[in-house]
Amino acid sequence: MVVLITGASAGFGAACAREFVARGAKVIITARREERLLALQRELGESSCAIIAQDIADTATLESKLTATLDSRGWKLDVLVNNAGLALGIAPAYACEIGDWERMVEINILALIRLTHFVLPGFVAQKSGHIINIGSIAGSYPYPGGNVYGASKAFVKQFSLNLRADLYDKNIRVTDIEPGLAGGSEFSLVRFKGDEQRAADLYRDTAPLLPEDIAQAVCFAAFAPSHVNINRLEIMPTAQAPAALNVHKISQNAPESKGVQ
Ligand code: 8X3
Repeated sequence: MVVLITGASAGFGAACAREFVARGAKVIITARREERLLALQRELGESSCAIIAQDIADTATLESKLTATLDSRGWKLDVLVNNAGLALGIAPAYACEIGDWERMVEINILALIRLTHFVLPGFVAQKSGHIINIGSIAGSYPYPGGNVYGASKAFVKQFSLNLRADLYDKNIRVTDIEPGLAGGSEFSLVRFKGDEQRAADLYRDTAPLLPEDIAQAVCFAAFAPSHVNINRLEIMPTAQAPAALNVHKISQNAPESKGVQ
């Protein structure tokens, strides 16, 4: 099994690379930071791990480097893990930077569909393949400040389901893995624009999901028997739940202002 993993320099992507290699697969890991990729390659072994240091926003260059890597290694791609993605900001919609919204659309949606579009003809020709998208609970449950991030992950969820509608007779699997609160990655540091204290506060006194938990879920889908397609896996830490519906009352002293049960 040969697996391309995007956003693999840290967090979920790096954990997925470790888990796939531990299960005997070969991985092509891609991200912008070459030194991180090289360190992971040293850890996993050069025969099992190829690297592509490339900004995923330049999908065309990534695609040509992918073709060159597959050719030089004599590999054919079996699995694409669309892990690269980000949240930028947690401000209410009326106070967000439009550039942040555009960047989330560019990476979470555009880069994901371009790479998927690039690999699909090969998967169809070889009559096998698996696209595993990293979505989010934010694609199902709205929360304050989730605005475009959550909407981009709702896109990923529906895109995954719609892909299945076109691929069910092509022996190509599609899975959306939808994590909730997850630590051990740079996700919140990026979302809070480098505010380490705010990122640490989010995970203090609780037990979030860890990258290894997500890697296990990704591999559960990837290593399922070939007749099994895991459509969606929604995963939260035990300490998290979809929020109760809240109703804001004009008088903050009204007991109902705490929410409705
Ligand atoms: C990450 C999970 O809850 O921060 O996608 O949206 S959450």
